[in-house]
Amino acid sequence: MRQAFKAGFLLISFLSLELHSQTFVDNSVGLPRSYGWSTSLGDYDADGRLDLLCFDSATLFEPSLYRLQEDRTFAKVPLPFAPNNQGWVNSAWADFNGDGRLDLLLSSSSPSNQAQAAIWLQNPDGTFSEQPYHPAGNPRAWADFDNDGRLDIISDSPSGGLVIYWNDPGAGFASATQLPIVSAGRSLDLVDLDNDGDLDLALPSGAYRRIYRNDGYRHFVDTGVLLGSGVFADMNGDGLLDCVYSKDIGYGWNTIVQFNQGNFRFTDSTADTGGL
Ligand SMILES: [Ca+2]
Ligand SMILES: [Ca+2]
Ligand SMILES: [Ca+2]
Ligand SMILES: [Ca+2]
Repeated sequence: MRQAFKAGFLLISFLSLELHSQTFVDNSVGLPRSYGWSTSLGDYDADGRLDLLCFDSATLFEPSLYRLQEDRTFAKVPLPFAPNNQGWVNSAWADFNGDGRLDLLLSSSSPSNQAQAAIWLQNPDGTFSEQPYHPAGNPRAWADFDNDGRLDIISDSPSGGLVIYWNDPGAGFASATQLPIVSAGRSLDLVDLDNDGDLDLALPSGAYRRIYRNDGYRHFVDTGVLLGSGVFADMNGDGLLDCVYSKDIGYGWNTIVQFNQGNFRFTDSTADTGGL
């Protein structure tokens, strides 16, 4: 027992030494002041190092691309975006045309205060070209909702609810599906809860998330299922994603597992175990 304790102590001491021996180097020299929430990471030049797209607060939030070099310094890459005149507020990297090169989705909320998105495709030489289509609304996420291999965009619709812009070949994002869904918050989860190969939607609804089934034909159907605001994970290894969340039970918090029984039926762990 004493030996075990001693061995344990030595192990802990060793781990502590290991932890203390790790250091971090502040490499922010050369990077502009910007808001962390609007910074997007992506290895746009495919050299194995993540690069930064941020909005420089010193130049009226000019979109600025910084390439991480082998010596851990950042080099500013010239971009064709004019500072401020579009009011860019957010960005995301994604390969929208499937050519293997990361493209940029930028969203703006001015000058007319109307939110819209702009897509800049990356050319083979690393420059970017703005596409003529500008989906209205504030983009929340991109994903391939109809499994055609092309990334679509889900946005807050200017007319309320949500809208999905479909990435159709040759037509850009001209086709859209308005979803009669009003979400209580901007968070959004995309998960395949029925294992049919397409992404279903989990949107805030009060303290819970309401689940909308993707029918695979560009429609979302309200299942009426409410799941906790937690994480999705296959807890019991049956191949179906379960929901794990914390619930205030009045005198503390319980961890609850909502087991996925398939076909959008869930069994609350509290029914069997009284919580964890
Ligand atoms: Ca890179
Ligand atoms: Ca691309
Ligand atoms: Ca698609
Ligand atoms: Ca599904």
